[in-house]
Amino acid sequence: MVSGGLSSPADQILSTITMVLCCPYLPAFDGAALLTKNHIEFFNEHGYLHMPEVFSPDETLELETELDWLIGSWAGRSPGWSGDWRQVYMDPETEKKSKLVAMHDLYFYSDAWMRAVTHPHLTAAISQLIGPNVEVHHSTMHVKPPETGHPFPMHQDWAFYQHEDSRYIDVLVHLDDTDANNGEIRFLDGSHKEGARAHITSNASGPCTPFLPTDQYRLADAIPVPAKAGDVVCFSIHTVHGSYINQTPRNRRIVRIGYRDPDNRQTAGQSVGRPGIMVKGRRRREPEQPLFSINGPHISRKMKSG
Ligand SMILES: O=C(O)CCC(=O)C(=O)O
Repeated sequence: MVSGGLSSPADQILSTITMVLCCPYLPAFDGAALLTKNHIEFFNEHGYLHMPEVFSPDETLELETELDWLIGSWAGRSPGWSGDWRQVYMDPETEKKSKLVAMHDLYFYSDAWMRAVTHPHLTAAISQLIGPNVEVHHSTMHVKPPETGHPFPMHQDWAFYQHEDSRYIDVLVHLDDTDANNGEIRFLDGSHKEGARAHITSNASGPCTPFLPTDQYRLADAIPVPAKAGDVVCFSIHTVHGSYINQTPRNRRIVRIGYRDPDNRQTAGQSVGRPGIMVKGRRRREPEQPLFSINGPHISRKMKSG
C-alpha cells in the first residue's frame, strides 16, 4: 500500500481533461518532419512537449534490448534519491523496499545509445527549441523496478546541473508505455517561466538529494503526460516535474538525455566542466579560449602489475 500515492479519481479525470485540452495534436515524425509553430509555442508556454514516435518500432526494440543489457551488466540498483519527501510519497514498508536502477552516460557503453542521442529527428527538434548549436550534456537511465519502483518528488533538473540560462532541454526517451500505474512523468504547467528555484538539499540526517517542499509542490497538482515506447517527452531545465511510484509487476524504463546550447555555461553540479559532443551546429570560440585538454579523467581500473 502506497501512502500519498495516486490522487483521487476526480483529480485524475481533471488532469486528463486538462492534458487533452492543453496538448496540441503532434503528428508522428516522418524523417523530414519538424516541429510546427504550434509545437514551439506550446513548449514555450507550458515548459514541456510530448513528441510521439521519434524512434521507429525497430529502433525502439534495439534500444530496449541494449537497455536491458545495460541493466544487467553496468547499472546500479540503489534506494535512489534521499530526503524527507520519501515519507510523504511512501509508507514505511514501501520506503524500505523502494529501489531505482540507474546509470549515466549510456553512450560510453553501447553504440545503439550513441545513435539515440545523435538521432537526426530528435536533434533537429531540439535545435528548433534552443537554437542552431546543440551539445549533449549527459544521458541517464532511470528504471523503476516492479511494485515499489522509486517515485520522484517535484524538482527542477537545474538543481542537479546548474546552468546560467534556459537554453537547456531534457528529453525522456520512453522504452515502456507509461500511465498512472507505472509512474508517468508529470509537469507543473508553465513553471519554467520563473527560472531557478531554491531546493531543499539537507534534512535532519544531513545532505540529501535536491527536492522542492512537498507541501508547496505536489505531484497531485502536476499534469500527467503518459507516453508510448518510442515517444520522447521533452522539458526545460527549469520546468518543475516528478512522478509517482511504479505499482505494476513490470519495469518502467526511461532514459533522460540533456542537450544544451554550448554557450549556456554550467556553473555547478553533475558533469560540470566536461565537454560533450556536438550534435548540431558549432561550438563558438571565446577570444583566446584554449582547446579542451587531452588529459582525460583518471582511469580507476587497478593495474595488474607494478
Ligand atoms: O523518470 C521519471 O519518472 C522522472 C525522472 C526525473 O525526474 C528526471 O529525470 O529528472
